[in-house]
Amino acid sequence: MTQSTDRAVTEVLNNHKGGSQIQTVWDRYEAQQPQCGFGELGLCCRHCMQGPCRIDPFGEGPDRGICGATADTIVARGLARAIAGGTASHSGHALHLVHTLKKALTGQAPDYAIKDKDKLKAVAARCGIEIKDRSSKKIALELVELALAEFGDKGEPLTWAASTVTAGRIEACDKLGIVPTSIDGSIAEVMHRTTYGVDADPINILLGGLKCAVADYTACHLATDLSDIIFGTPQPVISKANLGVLREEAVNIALHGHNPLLSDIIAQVASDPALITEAKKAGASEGLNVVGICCTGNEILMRHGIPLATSSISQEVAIMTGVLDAMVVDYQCIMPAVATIAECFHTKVITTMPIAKMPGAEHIPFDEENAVKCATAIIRQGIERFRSRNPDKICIPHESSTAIAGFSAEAIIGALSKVDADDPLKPLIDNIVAGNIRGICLFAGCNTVKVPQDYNYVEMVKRLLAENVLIMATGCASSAYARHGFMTSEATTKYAGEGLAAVLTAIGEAAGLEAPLPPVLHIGSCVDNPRAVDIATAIANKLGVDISKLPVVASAPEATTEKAVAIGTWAVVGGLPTHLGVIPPVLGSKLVAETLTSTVKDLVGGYFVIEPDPNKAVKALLAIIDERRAGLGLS
Ligand code: BF8
Ligand code: SF4
Repeated sequence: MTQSTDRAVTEVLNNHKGGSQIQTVWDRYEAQQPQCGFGELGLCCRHCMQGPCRIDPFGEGPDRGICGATADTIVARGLARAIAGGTASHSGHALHLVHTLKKALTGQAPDYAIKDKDKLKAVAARCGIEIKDRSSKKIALELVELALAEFGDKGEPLTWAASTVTAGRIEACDKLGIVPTSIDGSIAEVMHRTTYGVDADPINILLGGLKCAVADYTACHLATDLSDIIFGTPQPVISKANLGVLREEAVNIALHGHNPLLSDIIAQVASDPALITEAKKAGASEGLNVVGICCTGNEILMRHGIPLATSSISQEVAIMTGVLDAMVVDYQCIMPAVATIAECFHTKVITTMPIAKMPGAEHIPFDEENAVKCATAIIRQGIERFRSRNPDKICIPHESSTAIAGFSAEAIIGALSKVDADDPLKPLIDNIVAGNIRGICLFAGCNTVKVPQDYNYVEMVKRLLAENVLIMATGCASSAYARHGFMTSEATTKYAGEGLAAVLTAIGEAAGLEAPLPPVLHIGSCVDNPRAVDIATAIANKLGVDISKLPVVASAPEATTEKAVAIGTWAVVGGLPTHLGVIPPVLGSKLVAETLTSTVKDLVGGYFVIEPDPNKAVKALLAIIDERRAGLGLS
C-alpha cells in the first residue's frame, strides 16, 4: 500500500542508507495484519481478570461477557476510557504549565516569565479576576490558584469552560448533567464507572464520556492560555516545513513532543552565539539547526518561526535522513521505535520527562528550575553527536514548503481589524452572510498508518477550498497543510473559490501583506483547538445564535490517538458536526454508533460523521454547512 503522499517522506523511505533491517511504522502495520476484528469493533473487554471477554458480532457466539456486560456496555466503556486517556494527557500538559508559572512567579524557575502581559490581563479578566492597577505578578498568582483549582475538587463549574463558550452550550451541558467540576475528577470518575461492576448503562457511560470531554476542553484551553502568557501569543510568521529543512552542514536537533516548556527554552538557547561557535568548531559550518516534529514543532513554529520537519507518523523518517544529530522528546505521540531506528544511525534520542522514558534513549531530566542549563546540556549532546555522523548514510530530501503560521484568535482578529478597526468581526460575518465564505472547517488530529499519510487531508481540503470553505488547522493536520504548501498566499490563488479568494486577498492586503492570507490558517498545536472555539463563540455571540447553528464543522480525517477522541468528542458537545475519516472501535454496538452519529444531535447539536472516503466526507460536510446556512436564513 502507499505509505505516504508526502514526497519527502517517500524519498527517504525509498533511498535511506540505514540498511534492510530498518522497520518503520508501516512495516510493523503490515506485520500486524490481520488485526483483531473484536478489537476493531470495540467488542473485547479486559476490565477484569476473569476476561478477556469477547462478544460475537454475528450473534452466533456469546452475547455477554462473563459478568453479563453486553456489547453496548463494553463498547461504551471502551470509548469513555479513550476519552479519559486523552483528557489525562491534556491535563498533565496543562498542569505542568500551571506549576511552572507558579515557580516562575515565586522565583524558583527564573528562566520563565510573563511574556504577554496583555494576554494575562485578558485571561484573568475573563476568569473574573480583578485587574485595576494590580501588578502582573499579583494577577498571575491569583490566576495560578484559580487554574490549580480546576484540577482539584472545585465543586462548581470549571471557569475555563464556563467563561469561553456560549450561554447555549452551558445550558445544553447543564440539561444533560455533563458539567464537570474538576478536570482530574472527571478522568477518575470515568475510570471508576468503567471498572468491574459499576456503570452498565451504555447511555449513562457515554454521558460520563461527554462530561470528561468537556474537562478535556477545559485543560486544552487552560494550556493554550498559559503558553501564550509565558511564551507569547502567536502572530503570523513565515517559515518552512518538511524534511528538506534538515541541513547537511549544521547540527540538526529535532524537538518532538508537546509542551513548549522544554522546546521554547531550547529554541531560545539555540541562538546563543557561544553554542553556535561550539557547533562550528565541531565541524558544522552552518552552526545549529533546530527543527520541530509534532505539536511541539507547531508551538515553536508559531512563536519562533522554527521550521517544521515532519509530523507524528513519519517521526522515524526524520532519523532515517542520517543527519539528525539529536531527537529531544518530552511526552505524547513519541513512538518507542525511534530509539530502535536511531541504533542504525548516529542520532541520539534524549528523553527529558520523568514519566516518559524509553529503552535505548538517554535520559536527561529537564528541570524547570534550571531550564536554560538543562537546555544547554541537551544542545551540547547534539553537537557532540554531530562528530560521529556518517556521511555515507546521509539522505536529505530537497522537499520543503513555505508555511505561514501563527494565526492565534488574537492574530486573526488583528488582521480583521485592519479591514474594520471598530468592528473586526464584521468583515468575517458579512462575508459568511454573503456566501463568499460558505462555511468554516477546522481540521484537527493526526496521521494514521491506516491512510496513506496526508491523503485524506489534501483530497478534502482541495475540494472544500474550491467550495469557498475557510480552513483552520491544528496538530498534525496543520503539519500536513504546511508540508503540502497550503499555508501560502499562492495556495489561495491556486485552490480557493472566487468568493473566498477575494476575501483572503482583501484581508491580506489590508493587513499589509501585499498578498492574500493563506486559505488554511495554522492556529496551533492540538491543545490549541480551543482557539477555533474562541472564534466560533465570538461569531455566535455577535450573531446572537448558538455555535450549534453556525456553518462551522470539524474533521479529523486521519485520527489516531486517544487525545483526538477526546477533542472530537468535545467538538461534538461544542455543537460541531465532526467528521472522522478512521472508523473508531464502536461499530460493535449499534446503540453506541447511532447515539454518536445521530441521537446526540438532538441533545447538543453536534454529532459524529464517520466516513473513510474523503470525497463522500466532503459532500457530507458541505451538505451540513448548507443545512446550517439555510437554518440561519442564508442562501
Ligand atoms: O497532539 S495530532 S498524532 S502530535 S495527537 Fe499526536 Fe495526533 Fe499529531 Fe500532537 Ni495531536
Ligand atoms: Fe469480562 Fe465483565 Fe471482566 Fe469485562 S468486566 S473482562 S466483560 S467479566
